[in-house]
Amino acid sequence: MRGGEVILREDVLILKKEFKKIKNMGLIKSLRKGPTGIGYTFEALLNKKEDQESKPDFRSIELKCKYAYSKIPLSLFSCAPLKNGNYATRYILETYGYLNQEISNNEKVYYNNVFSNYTKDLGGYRFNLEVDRNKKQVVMKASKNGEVVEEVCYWDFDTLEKRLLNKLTNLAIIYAYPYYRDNAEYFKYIKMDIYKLKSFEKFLELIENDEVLIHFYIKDGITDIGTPRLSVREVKFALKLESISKLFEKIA
Ligand SMILES: [Ca+2]
Repeated sequence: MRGGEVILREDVLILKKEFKKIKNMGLIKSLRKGPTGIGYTFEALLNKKEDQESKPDFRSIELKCKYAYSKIPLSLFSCAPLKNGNYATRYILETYGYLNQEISNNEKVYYNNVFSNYTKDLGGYRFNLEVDRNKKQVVMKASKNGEVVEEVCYWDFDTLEKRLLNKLTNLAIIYAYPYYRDNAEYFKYIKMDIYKLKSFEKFLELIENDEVLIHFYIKDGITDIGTPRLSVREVKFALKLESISKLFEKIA
């Protein structure tokens, strides 16, 4: 698509110019406390409008800001799992949730990174992904003592492909160092790499090779200080950092 290429080239030039300005600003105070400050602050400096979950952040390019030293897999997008056509997060929490004192005092959580091959014991179960090319679904299975207990949930190829293509056809990864002064966090944005997605098929292959994983953080209950209801539902596809160049081609 020639039209798309021309637009991308223009967007890359504009983003690079903007990045240079931000880089030259040096230390910038975080505009928001917590782990989302790094991206929120950068995007605020770009004068980005309200976030739209299904669209890229800056023109045709999705932005991902990360701590320069962080080894945490790059989160790609969120996508709710299904079971018999219905959302499955509550079912997963109720069926496979377990007590974890580090995360929650007395409420069950389902906190896990699920791969195709690698797996570890979690509350007596093991979980695996399977790319089912006949059903056109990514399926998560639970097993106990080496026997598959059930297909816990699935994601349709169609939905995943749309998520990936709508949001991550073009991607910029921005690296920053944090500094802490007077109880505040500051960022120094130092480097930006721009990439183009290879294909949805590559994405599926990376799931099969344990290079793309699904991160679950599901928690639901009452906080230990009283009544407020606390609920976290995170189901995110994430890419191992060393595999970035397998899913994306570096273009700038
Ligand atoms: Ca983003």
